[in-house]
Amino acid sequence: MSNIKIRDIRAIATAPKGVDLVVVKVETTEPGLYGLGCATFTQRWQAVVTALEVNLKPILVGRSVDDIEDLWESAVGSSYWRRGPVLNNAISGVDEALWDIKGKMAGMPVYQLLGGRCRQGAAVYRHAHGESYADMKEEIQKYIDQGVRYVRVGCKEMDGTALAPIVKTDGAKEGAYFTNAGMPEFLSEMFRRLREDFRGQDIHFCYDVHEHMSPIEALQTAKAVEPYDLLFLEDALSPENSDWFRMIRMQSHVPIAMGELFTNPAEYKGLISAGMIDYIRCHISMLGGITPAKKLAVFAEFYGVKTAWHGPHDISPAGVAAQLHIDVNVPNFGIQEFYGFSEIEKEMFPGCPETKDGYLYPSEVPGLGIDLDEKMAKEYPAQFREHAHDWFLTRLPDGTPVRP
Ligand code: GCO
Ligand code: MG
Repeated sequence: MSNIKIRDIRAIATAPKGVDLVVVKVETTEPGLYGLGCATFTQRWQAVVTALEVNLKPILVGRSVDDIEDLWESAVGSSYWRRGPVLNNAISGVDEALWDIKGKMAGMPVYQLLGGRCRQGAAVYRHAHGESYADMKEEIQKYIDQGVRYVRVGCKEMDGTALAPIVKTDGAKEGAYFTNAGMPEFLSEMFRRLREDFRGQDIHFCYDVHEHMSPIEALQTAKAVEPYDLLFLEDALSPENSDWFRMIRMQSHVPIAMGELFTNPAEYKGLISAGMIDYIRCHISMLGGITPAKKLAVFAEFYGVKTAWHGPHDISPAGVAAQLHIDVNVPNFGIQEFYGFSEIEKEMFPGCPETKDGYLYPSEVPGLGIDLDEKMAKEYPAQFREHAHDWFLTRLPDGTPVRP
């Protein structure tokens, strides 16, 4: 056991591309030895910073860096009430930083500490969205030209909002109005066209429902897109309606991905053990970091379920690096969502994982292989942003609020 201890824990809240990220830096009693981890909950980043600096720091500083599992359990148990996104993100930042430190101490990339590689790189899927089908198609081709073989698709022209203008009530409240009317038909037609337009090419599509459908709408949609060999249909139901996946499974063979909004691996138990889903979609910092994510991946492996960690714009490069070390390690890797890095991010986070021919590669340097230019991070401070009106305050035409 080393006698290296946690000397300081700091949250760095930065927005290099206008999306608020939280990175945690754990500094140790060994000069120059520190680790980085992702704690990004972009909609409530201030709460994560408070939980980390006010609540976690006092109980973790002074502890040995060695015992990641024990530190993780201590941190989770310390609030009694547990497993929410704010505290999980705070813990994740420390957890991933401790894995980074352990890799540096061992002189190995973190994937080696997890048991080595099952693959050299992780196949990624990118996002192709647009107002029109033509815009979306153009974006898909751009990714194909980069060697990407998996793309999440969607376009305003072919979804519920394309119907006749939404008729609201008098005195309608503010919100992002939408309708699912005709969605099964729209999506079926969109995938039929995509299959025609990209016939003979090695390209596979997925679609994200964002939990917007009622159970019966989700079942109708799963049956409507079944003929088009999707990579997966994502978050077809809200977590509260997960029981309905049984019905979808019994009536459709479309691959199901679920769990972006899950914050407790226990939410997966019934879905995975009953064979109702094919991919786990969680955001690993929302679970609490590498430690719980690796355990969940192992549980999923026993049931033939694959990983598809959440990885859009609201994850830091440290988070991308952390999940990538699990991606190359686990036998049941499915696919890795990847949003790409801006030039500013690449400069601010030396060691950003690189892509080639549709694969994302972890760094070979000890630890997670990512660093942070704190001075530059200060030049792009995180801000208060009111997200509700992005699209989270969604409403049906009559004003009924729908959780995204
Ligand atoms: C995904 C997510 C994103 C969300 C974002 C919300 O599958 O990548 O659903 O599309 O919009 O993560 O913060
Ligand atoms: Mg999603």
